[in-house]
Amino acid sequence: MARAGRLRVLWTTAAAGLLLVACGNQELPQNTLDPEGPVARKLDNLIDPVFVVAGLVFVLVQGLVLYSALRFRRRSDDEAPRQVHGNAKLELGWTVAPALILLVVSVATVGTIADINRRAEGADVVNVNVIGHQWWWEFEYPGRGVVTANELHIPAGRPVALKLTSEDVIHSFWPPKLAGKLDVIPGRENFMTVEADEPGTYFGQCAEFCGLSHADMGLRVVAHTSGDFDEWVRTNAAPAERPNEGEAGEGAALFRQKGCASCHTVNGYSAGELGPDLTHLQQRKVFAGAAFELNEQNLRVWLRDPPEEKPGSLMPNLELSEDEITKLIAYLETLK
Ligand code: HEC
Ligand SMILES: [Cu+2]
Repeated sequence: MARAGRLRVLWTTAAAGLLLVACGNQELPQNTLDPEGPVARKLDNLIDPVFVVAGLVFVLVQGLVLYSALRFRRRSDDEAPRQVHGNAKLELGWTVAPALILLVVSVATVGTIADINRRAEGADVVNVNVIGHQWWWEFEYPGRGVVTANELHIPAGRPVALKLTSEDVIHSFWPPKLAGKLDVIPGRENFMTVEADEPGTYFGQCAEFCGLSHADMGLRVVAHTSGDFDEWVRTNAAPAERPNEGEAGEGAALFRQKGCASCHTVNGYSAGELGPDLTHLQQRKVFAGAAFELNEQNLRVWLRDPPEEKPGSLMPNLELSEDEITKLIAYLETLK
C-alpha cells in the first residue's frame, strides 16, 4: 500500500475509535464503569487503577519497541547494527519490575474479591433466592412469602444477599451498575451481594450462554424507598383474588382448561412450577426474561405463539382463539 493510503487507514481507524469512545456516555443502562451501588463501586475502584497501570505499561513497552526499532535499525545494506548480548542490569530490571507491578495488582485484586465475597449479614440485610431458568429469572423472598419473576425488587441503601442456583443449565447473574457477574449453577449455591444507592430501575442480563433465547434472558432490579419496599412485599405476599364472573371469570376457567395452571402458580388457585409465578403479574413492568413490556398488546402476541416471539421458549403454542386470548388476558389483568 502506498504511504498516503496507509496514513488514510490509520486516520480512519483513529477517528472510528474516537467515535466509539463517544458512545460511552452515562445513558448506557448496562455500563459497568458507571456504578450506582457500593458493590459495583468497589469493582470500579479496582478496574480504574488497574487500567491506568496497564495503560502505562502498554505505552512504555510499545514506546521502547518503536524506539529500539527506529534507533537501532540497519541504515544501509553494508552496515550491520551493533550486536549486543546479555545485559544483567536490564534483564533483572524487566523481570523484577513487572513482578512488582503484578504483586501490587494482585494484592488489590485479591483484597477486592475477598471483600465483595464476604456474606452480607445483619438485621437490615434482605435475603433473596435467585433461580435461573431457560430463559427467565425466578426470585423468592424467604420468610416473606413472595415469589416473582424477572424483576428483583429491593430496598435502596440496604445490602441484598442473593443465593443463586439454577433449575437447568449454567446461567450468570449480572446487574452491571449494582454488582459484578456470578455463575448460576444447577446443584450448587453461589452467593453475591447487591446494593443500590438510590431508588430506580437497573438493567441486567444473563451473561453465560444458556441456549437459544439467552439474549432474551434479561432482568431488572427495581430499588424502592424503604416504605415502598415494605408496601411492595405486602402486596406481593397476598393471595390472588379469583374472579367468578364476566370475561375475567371465563378467563380463570380457561386458565385451568388450557393447562396454564399446570405450569404456572397463582397463589390460592394453581400450583404449576415450570413457568413464572403469575400471582401478581401486574406488579411487573416486563415479562418473559424482561424481553417484553407488560401490556395488553404484548400479552396477546405472546399468548398467540410464545416460541415465535421468544425462540425455544418452554411455553408452547397452545393454539388459542382470539376470543380465548381476550378472556385469558381479562383474567391476567386481575392478578394485581
Ligand atoms: C408447558 C408449560 C406452560 C404452559 C402450559 C403455559 N405456560 Fe406460560 N410460561 C411458561 C414458561 C416456561 C414461561 C417463561 C417463558 C420465558 O420467559 O422464556 C411462561 C411465561 C408466561 C407468561 C409471562 C410471565 C412472566 O412474568 O414472564 C405469561 C403471562 C404466561 N406464561 C401465561 C400463560 C397462560 C395464560 C397460559 C395458558 C394459556 C400459559 N402461560 C401456559 C410455561 C407454560
Ligand atoms: Cu444465558
